[in-house]
Amino acid sequence: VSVNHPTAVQEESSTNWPALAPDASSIASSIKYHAEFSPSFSPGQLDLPKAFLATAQSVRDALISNWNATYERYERLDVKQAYYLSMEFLQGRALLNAIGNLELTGAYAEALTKLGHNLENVASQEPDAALGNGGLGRLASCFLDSMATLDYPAWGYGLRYKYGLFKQLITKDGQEEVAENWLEMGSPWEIVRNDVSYPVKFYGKVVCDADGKRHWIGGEDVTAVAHDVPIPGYKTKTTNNLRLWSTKAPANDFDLSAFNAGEHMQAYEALANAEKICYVLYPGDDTEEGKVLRLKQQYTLCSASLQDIIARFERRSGSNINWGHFAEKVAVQMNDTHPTLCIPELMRILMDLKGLSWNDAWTITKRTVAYTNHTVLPEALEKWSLDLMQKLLPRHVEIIETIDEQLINEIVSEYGKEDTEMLEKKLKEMRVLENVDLPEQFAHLIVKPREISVAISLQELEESSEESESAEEKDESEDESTEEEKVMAEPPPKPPKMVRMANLCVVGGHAVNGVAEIHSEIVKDEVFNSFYKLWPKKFQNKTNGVTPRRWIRFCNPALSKIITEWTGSEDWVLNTERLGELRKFADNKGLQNQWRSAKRENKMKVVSFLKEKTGYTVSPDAMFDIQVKRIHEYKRQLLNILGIVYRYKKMKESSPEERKNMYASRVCIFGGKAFATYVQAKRIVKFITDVGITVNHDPEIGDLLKVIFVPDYNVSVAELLIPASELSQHISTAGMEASGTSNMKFAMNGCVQIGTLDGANVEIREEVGEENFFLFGARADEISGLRKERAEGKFIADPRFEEVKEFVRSGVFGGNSYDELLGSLEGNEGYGRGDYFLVGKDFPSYIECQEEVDKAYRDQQRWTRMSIMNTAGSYKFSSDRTIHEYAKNIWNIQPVRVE
Ligand code: GL9
Repeated sequence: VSVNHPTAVQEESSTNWPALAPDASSIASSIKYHAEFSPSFSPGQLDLPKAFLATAQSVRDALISNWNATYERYERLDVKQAYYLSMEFLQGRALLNAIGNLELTGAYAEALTKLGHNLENVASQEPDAALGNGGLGRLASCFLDSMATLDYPAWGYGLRYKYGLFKQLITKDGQEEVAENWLEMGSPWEIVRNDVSYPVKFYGKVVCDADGKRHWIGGEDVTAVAHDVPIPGYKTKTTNNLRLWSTKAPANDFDLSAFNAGEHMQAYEALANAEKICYVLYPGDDTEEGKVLRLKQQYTLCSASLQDIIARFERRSGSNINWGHFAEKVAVQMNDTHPTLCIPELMRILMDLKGLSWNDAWTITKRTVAYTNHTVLPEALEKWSLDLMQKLLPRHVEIIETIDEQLINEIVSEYGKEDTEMLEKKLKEMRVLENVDLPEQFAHLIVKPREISVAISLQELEESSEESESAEEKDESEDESTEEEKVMAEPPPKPPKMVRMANLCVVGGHAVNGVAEIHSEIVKDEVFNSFYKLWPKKFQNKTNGVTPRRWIRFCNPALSKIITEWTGSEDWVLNTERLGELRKFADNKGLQNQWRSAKRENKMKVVSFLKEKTGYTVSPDAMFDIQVKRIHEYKRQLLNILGIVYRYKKMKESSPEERKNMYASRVCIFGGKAFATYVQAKRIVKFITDVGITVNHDPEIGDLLKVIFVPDYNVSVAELLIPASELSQHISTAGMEASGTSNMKFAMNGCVQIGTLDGANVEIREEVGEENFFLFGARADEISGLRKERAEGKFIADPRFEEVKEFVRSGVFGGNSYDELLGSLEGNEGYGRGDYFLVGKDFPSYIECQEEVDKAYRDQQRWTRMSIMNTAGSYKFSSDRTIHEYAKNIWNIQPVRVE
């Protein structure tokens, strides 16, 4: 008996699903069909979890049919495709986004009502896909939405982590992490493609055949299997693909005889070893095992994706493969340095497997790949141990060494004419390999007489220390040298040999971009200055953006309705410039009233959410002041909370009357995760929650001040908080936040910002107008001078900063004195110590600026105007604009409309 899909729904509707413009009844039938027939569904009641899964399945049908149409079109036209490689995609929930993009929200809401459900409740059943950590991963997801919406032939490639970023619990001890099992109920969106899989190799060795060709053989093999997630565009049939790889052992790796002999664990080992590669995002890497696992993850992403891209290129080329055309069909974007291994992997495949020469392979590779830098933090510029890489990827290390050698050649021809010191400096800074001796043919270029003698004496030292070691073995008591002499005699430990991934990206990519104007300038002037001087044309800026679908249209229906009414149509969702039209109504009483009531409606949702998640009751009349982002010292949550403590202290010192006149009521909301091993960040979380406990229970303060840490901040929580926000904080030490992207989301939702001149804040302030942005703090170009001043002990702290620290130390908050935390703000030395992030320096201007915020908020008309001007000025920050720029200036791809 063949049970096919339409038969099951015939009773209620004769429409085939997915239909072109399905009505609520055919949707309801489709949901019922899936509740009955989709795998793992049982008969019985359509309870909420089941309603979600069945609804999602019915949406997926529509997506798959569009996905197929899109794929066929790209295939037939053989268009150039872009591939966005990223270790992170922070997709969040997909249901409302998908039906919104398909313009089926109303129909689905009606269908679910018919079935006794409510769309919002059904949608809230979906777990967040948290395959990312912060802005970098969410950016990748916004880009996917824009690429599909703008009909660009562009796919995402990533890893399918079994566990997403941890779930954060907030207890009396601060943050606690538990595994986020987002796939527990299976994901209705992914299509497992057992037919699309590739071998990925680790370890082994390189051999050379008779005609000098190099081959990588032996080692450990795993199989990468594709899981496809359809990415629908808004108001278009284009449905692109996010292809996520999971790993398993090759089919014949199960040791049946061991299993039958009762060695169950041994039989299982190969399977577990392969599968663990895609277990978690960012496995701890303090141990050697952890490091190996991370490098395996990166290589799996690069190798499987490139094999897939190359197979597609070959298939589309048919019988006449012309590798010279590869870069005309393929653009690979590396989202930060995590996918850097794309460069040696593409080289390896082209040379070792496709028989191309080094020069041809290098030309193709350079024309194909491009690199986006997302951070200037030194600890985030990835380096891998050469030894470790040598073991895991021996052939890639050979290729990297040759790239390094080529680069040395270029550096020598550029700087060789200048003095040796300059040449030495450039080599030290620019080489892909760090702490690795120069290849022989270059050695003569920099070794100066002084160094030769040092080198010789080091060698002598080494020899003599070897001798003395053996002497020690003979008789320790004979050794008369003092401890000091022993230390002197030991040669300094050799610094570890490393591979600098960012340098490899800059050398191997044809474009390098930063993610906001100020950041791209820092990239050119500081981080990669020497490379910029060598290849100025490679360097670009692509200011980040966020999708206005998820971040206004779907998360803030109340505001969207108003924008549509006042701009005359829903055009703004695609053409965000139209938001600019709101400017002329910024003082209009009618708009202002509607604007405020939309904000209030959104705040009410947050009031109930906070009650449910934290137990705290907050007043919707208070200003909602929000800082949500990863917890990091450079983002300065500590500055925010110390500002709050200062405010609290001043409130306590004033009479109830004074208090009321001086301060606007505030609900200060924090959210964000601290990396599990980042001790100082976790102390900050604990401190914030402790302050909350004291302040929120202080009867003298009441609704004037509440401090709340929202547990487990993620995309869905952001979708709730951002529309309700009135003030948001983007207060990083200037020059340290590459861009920030939540700042853009807040602006879109009519939230006024307090911030430093950092990342995209600079451009946001330009667009919304400086009178609609609360600016404070030192500028990026002042930071190094200020740090120097501190290091020299010349910094004199503002008395208010001393006062607030004193107050905290007195034990008001849970009897704790927070020595480690406050200690990091004192002294004058070291990264992460000696107030490296200049909290003390910016504290006075921050609290003064906060006084301005209070004043402005008291004038609700003025505040509403500011809020409208923020939405109106946010049009530049649509990821549609960003993606058009990438498509035009880096990828060179054209849109393809799927009819
Ligand atoms: C980041 C930057 O810190 C942000 O300022 C920037 O907006 C985003 C996107 O470009 O990239 N770089 C980075 O490594 N992360 C960022 O958020 N980290 C994570 O996402 C974990």
